[in-house]
Formats: sequence, C-alpha cells, structure tokens
Amino acid sequence: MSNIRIALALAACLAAAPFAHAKSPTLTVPIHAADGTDVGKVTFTQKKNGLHIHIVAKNLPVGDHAVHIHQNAKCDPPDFKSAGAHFNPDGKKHGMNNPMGHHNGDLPANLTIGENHAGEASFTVNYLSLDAASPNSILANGGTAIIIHDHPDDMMTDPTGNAGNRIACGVITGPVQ
Ligand SMILES: [Cu+2]
Repeated sequence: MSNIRIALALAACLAAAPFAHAKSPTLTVPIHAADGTDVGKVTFTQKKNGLHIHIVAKNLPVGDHAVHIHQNAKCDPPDFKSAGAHFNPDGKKHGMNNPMGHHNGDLPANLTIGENHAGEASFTVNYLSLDAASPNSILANGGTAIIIHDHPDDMMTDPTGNAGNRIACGVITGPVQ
C-alpha cells in the first residue's frame, strides 16, 4: 500500500469515527410458548436502511415456522389470539408474494428450526420502524407482538398465510435502549 493510500484510509477512518460510535436504537423481547417455556428472544435494531430483526429461538418443534408482527401488545396463553391480526397500518393483504400485499407484520422468510429444536433468522425490512412517531412503528398504539406459528407461511394466502396455530409470543413494548 502506498503512503497516499494509507493516508486516505486513515482520513476515512477518522471521518467515520463519530458515526461508528453512535449506538443504534435497540429493543430485545423475550418469547414464550403457551406453557411459559422460554423459546428465545428477538432483537430489533433501527438501522438507517430499515429495521433489523434478529430472532434466536429454542425449544420449538422441528421445521419451518411463520413469524409475524401482530397488532396488539398482548400474549395471553394458550392461543395468543389476544395479539390480534397481523400489524397492517398500510391496509394491504397478506403475503410477501401477494400482488395486493403485504402486511407490515409480514416477514420475508420463515424461521427454520433444526433437529436440535433451535434456529435463527435475520431480516432487515424498510416497512417497519422502532421510532414511536412513525405510523409503521412496532411501538405505535401501545406496541405489538411477535408470534411464531405452528406451520410455515405460504407467503400468499390472505389473511394468515395458512400458518396454523400460534405457538409462541413476545410482547413488543418499550423502552428502546
Ligand atoms: Cu402470525
């Protein structure tokens, strides 16, 4: 590397430093099964290009499971129906592959749980926000809930994606750290 290149690299580092140390707003939510079993957590981090969602799950049935953001900040067992329908402030239909879609609460892929009954998924979506002042905020109107379903989401069938029962739930409320 030439001296000029080193100098440019240093200048870039110094210029970026104030931003590199600014902490992104984040919120971590525990998720529980209907019998109270700890099934992991989801961490929401507000980035410039959208909301980053990182799910770390355990103690779940092997296979693919739909994951959605539902409209109420309520997780009453055993059926978690209190979480209501999918979060849908934009008034669309269900499914990432639906031409009339998608709900704000729809996520781009299913959660895959392996033979060890654990799994992880990460998404960055520009149609959700952690900013409580935003109309598509997961904290708007008292918050929302993250639901894991028994079956995978077919990404098309309105309004549920044929995802079956709700097997785990986490209440999404503040405060954002
Ligand atoms: Cu759902």
